[in-house]
Parts: sequence; structure tokens; C-alpha cells
Amino acid sequence: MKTNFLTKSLLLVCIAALVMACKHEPAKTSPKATNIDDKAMDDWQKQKFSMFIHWGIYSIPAGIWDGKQISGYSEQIKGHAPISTDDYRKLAAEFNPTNWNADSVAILAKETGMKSIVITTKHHDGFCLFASEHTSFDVVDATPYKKDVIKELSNACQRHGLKFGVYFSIIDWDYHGASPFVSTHNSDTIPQLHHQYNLKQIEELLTNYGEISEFWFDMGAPSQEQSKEMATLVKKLQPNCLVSGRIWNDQGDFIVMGDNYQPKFKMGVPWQTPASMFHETWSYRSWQKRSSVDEKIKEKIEDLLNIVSAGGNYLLNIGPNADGTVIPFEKQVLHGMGKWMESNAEAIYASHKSPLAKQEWGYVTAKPGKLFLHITNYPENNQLIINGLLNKSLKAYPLSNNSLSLNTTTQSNQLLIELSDNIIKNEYATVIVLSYDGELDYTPPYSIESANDEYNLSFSNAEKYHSYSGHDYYSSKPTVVKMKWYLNKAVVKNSKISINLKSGHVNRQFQLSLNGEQKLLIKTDENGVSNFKSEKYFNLKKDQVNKVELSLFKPDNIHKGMLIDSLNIRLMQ
Ligand code: H79
Repeated sequence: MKTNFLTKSLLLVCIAALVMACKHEPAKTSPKATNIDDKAMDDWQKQKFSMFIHWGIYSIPAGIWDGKQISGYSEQIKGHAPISTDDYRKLAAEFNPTNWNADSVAILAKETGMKSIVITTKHHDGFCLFASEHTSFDVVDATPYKKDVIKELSNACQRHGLKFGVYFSIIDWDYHGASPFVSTHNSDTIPQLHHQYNLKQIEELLTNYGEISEFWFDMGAPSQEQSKEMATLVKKLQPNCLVSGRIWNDQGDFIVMGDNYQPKFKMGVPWQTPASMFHETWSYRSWQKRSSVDEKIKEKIEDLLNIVSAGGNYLLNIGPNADGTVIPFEKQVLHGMGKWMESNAEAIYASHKSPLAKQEWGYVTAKPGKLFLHITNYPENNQLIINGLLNKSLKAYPLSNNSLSLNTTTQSNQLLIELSDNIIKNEYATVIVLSYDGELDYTPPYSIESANDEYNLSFSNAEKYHSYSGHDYYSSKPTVVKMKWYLNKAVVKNSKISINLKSGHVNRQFQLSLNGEQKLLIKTDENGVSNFKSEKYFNLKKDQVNKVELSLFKPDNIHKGMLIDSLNIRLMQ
């Protein structure tokens, strides 16, 4: 009786532990999704810009079947036309890419400023661009080309200092053991025989092609067990190979956005946007309407900046034609981007997001002590304004000319940079460097004001950081992995904290931190409830923006996110 009572009381009483960290640790921008090595995750996040290639026997019809233009992604023409398996297989006999040159593709990626290449080793059609022992529907057995394209490209990447990743579709419209080829939603379940076949090919790809930096699974609706088994196999064979979120069931190391999708909200885990040159298709389509090269360069540089300023990686796709030629239009776009990257690389690689990411005039990327202001809408009056930035000790200069010092003035909650006429403008984005001493002194427009000597924080006034969780492409939904509040210039000096939380997590710990230093563990009871009031005072920094963060403490699965029914945090004197 007594023990039972005690246990219950213990569960009901919120256990709080106050940890005063001596040193300020920089906020981790990249919480680990799985057990991937920190360095591998870090290296991947620093890449920022990579090449995707969609190429296969679907590049032969190039979007036309029986004389008709077939809409829908051209790499899926078998499904969209539709084409019978017998007819589709015949295409392999025509695949003889005499213009394919893996070295020149690697050099193109490099000249574009891309750090890696990810290529379709097997798309939904089941045709393998690599030599697989487990099917004859592959480039070596079924085509006159007879050479292993994946081997050629992996070697070329190695020669040119690029990382190499493999795209692998979990579904298969050719394999006899797969779900019947009837749907084009591409999210069918995976029968065991098919799963075993996939495992064998995953093993081949991770054994025969040197170091693989990322395994880009796509589509299908594998079971939780199957996703886990695939992820485990990847890690067993190459522990530092990252797994894409499209392995599903929260087994990926990084989140892949929907095709061509750029998140409208903040992300709290490593992520990537895969994007095609034209959103209508990934593989080559002969009848694709093209804008001007210049417009496309502008569009894609803007996409790169939008993604990188938000902390993501940009995987930009090309679709060579059937003979292996990179389409001249796509090559020109990449050359244009490469020219911009050549002068502005420092503002992209290894940069991270900052709370200032998007501005009326462009985008902001960050490195310790530096902000890179990418001006895409150049202000006509030569005055660049950043609202809320109050740092005093600043240096501003164009990235292209660090001896040209620009005047800055701080007044009424904004920083003004005078853009000199001597700046050489770039037609896509002109980059200004803003270096500062100490910490970033920034008050976001949505910071919380105090009322009656109190700050009131809730789910609705939090800045939320997201991941995605789900079983397949369609069920994957954004989740909230972290909440953050900026407290506008503290008037309340020392505060007691009270928390009323009702959540879907029972007997779990949440971690609340103040300025990343003072930490508090809050335990929910068996109903997911926590009503906590601190005895101690917390130190708010006077006349500064204080930051409060709430997340699950050591979550088993970071992607699932926090289940919050109601939340009220009060900081009061
Ligand atoms: O390989 C490329 C696609 O063939 C493959 N993933 C990329 C990288 C893919 N297969 N299926 N899907 C993606 C999901 C397709 C979603 C879509 Fe749509 C629904 C495509 C068309 C309708 C998204 C929403 C794009 C247009 C509307």
C-alpha cells in the first residue's frame, strides 16, 4: 500500500531538476535524427547544394508514347501512358548512351558548385542502371551499352572530389514479386519477396560502389519493420551513409520535403528539398516548354537562397537525354549558377539559418559572427534595412570587395546599411557581409511582451520547429519538435516559472531551457499532465532578449514531435 502510494505520488509530483550549465553551448542547429555519426551528419548539412540525376530507359520515349504527349512525370511514363511490362522492357535494347561521359557530368556538378551527385540507380520502372546479380533488367544485361553506369559515375565522383549518393525506389513496376502494377500513387505496400529483393540490391549498391554518402530511398509504403530493416542494413554496411526520410516510418537521418516543396515553416531537423529543373518532370521530356536560361538561373538561385537561409540542402535535378547528353539548356542554367557560386560560395557552404532568414529585400545566411545578406530585390534608394537588429559593433562590406566599408546606423529598433554606388551589383543576388562582435542582438517582430510583470507563453505564441512523420508520402505530416519564445527586453529581472501542461506524452520528461543555459526537466504524470511551479528564481538577462525553449527530453523518435493539448508557461516576479 505504502509503496504504491509513494510511487503514485512520485508520478504525480512533477520532478524538476535545475541544471546550471557553466558554459554557454551554441544551440544545436542539427539534432540527430537517428544514430548517424555526428560528423557525417554535419558534413552532409554543410554541403548545401547537390546534383540530382534522373536517367534511365524512360529517357528514350522522353514523354511521348504512341505519338502522344503523355503528361505526368516522364520517368513514370510506364504508369502514365500506360505501357505494358513487355513493351516497356523492349526499351532496354535501345539504351545505348554513346554521349554519356561520367567525368564531364561530375565536372559540371563541380563547376556548378555542387558538393555531391545523387543518381537514380533504380526508379519505379524497376530498370537498374547498375549491374545487379538479382535481375537481368539492368544496364549490363539488357542494353547494348553493357557498362555499369553507376560504377562509372561513382568512380568519376571520387576522381573529382564529389560525394556520391544513390536514389533507390522502394516500389518496382517490373519485379514479379512486387505489388501488381496498377496504381500511380506509388505508395503500395511491399510484399516480403520484393522486400528481400530490395535488401539484396541495397547490399549490392553499398558494397560495389565505394563510399555512398546518402541512400535516397523513395516512395512505396513499407511496414515499420521493413523500413527499420533497410535502415539497419545501410548502417551495417556503411555506418556513415545517410538515409533519406523517404525510407518512411521515421527511419531517415534527414527529412526530404515533398517534390519541389520549400517549407513555409521552420524546420528543427536536418532536411533537404529535391527540385527538378521543371516541376512537371524529373527525367528528360522532349516537349518540355522552357523559359529563358536567364529566368531559370534567377529562379533556381532564389530557390537555393530560400532553402539554404532556412537551414536546408538543395538537391537540384537534371535529366539527360537517352544518349547521355546533358540538355544544353540545363547545362547553361548550371553554368550560370556556378558563376554566381564561384563568387559567393563563402555565403553558402557550411552556412546555417538565423532568425533573420527572410527579408523584404532577400535572404540571410549565417556563420559564427557573420551574416550574409543576399539582396535579390535591390533597394532603389540604396538603403538596406533590417528590422530588429541592434548590434552596435558592426562591419559591413560587399562579399566581392572587403575593402569597401559600408556605413551602418542603428536607430529605433532597426539597422540601416547604406549601399554605396561603388558596389558591383550581381544580377541574381548581391551579397553583403555583416560581421559583428559578441552575440547577435536581434528582437524578432513576434517577440513576447511582458504584461503585469509577467510573460505568458503558450503553444499559439511559440515559434515552432518541425519535422515530418508518417508511413508514406501522403501520410507524412509536419510535427512540432521544439518550441521557442523570444521575451522582449526583460523588465522582469528574476522570475519564478510555472508550467501547466497537458500532453499526449505520459510519464515523460520535457526540457525547458532559458537562454540555452538554465535547464529544467518537467515530468508528466500518467495522464500526461504536469503542473509545475519553481521554488527558485531564474535569472533573466536585463535589457536583453531572453530565449525560452521547450522540447521533449531525449525523445526515442525525434520526428514524432510533441503532442500538446494545452500549454501555459508563466514567468513572473
Ligand atoms: O523521382 C521523382 C518522382 O518520380 C518521385 N519522386 C521524385 C524525386 C515520385 N514518385 N511519386 N511521387 C514522387 C509522388 C508524386 C506526387 C505527385 Fe504531384 C502527385 C505528383 C503528381 C501528383 C506533387 C503534387 C506534384 C504535383 C502534385
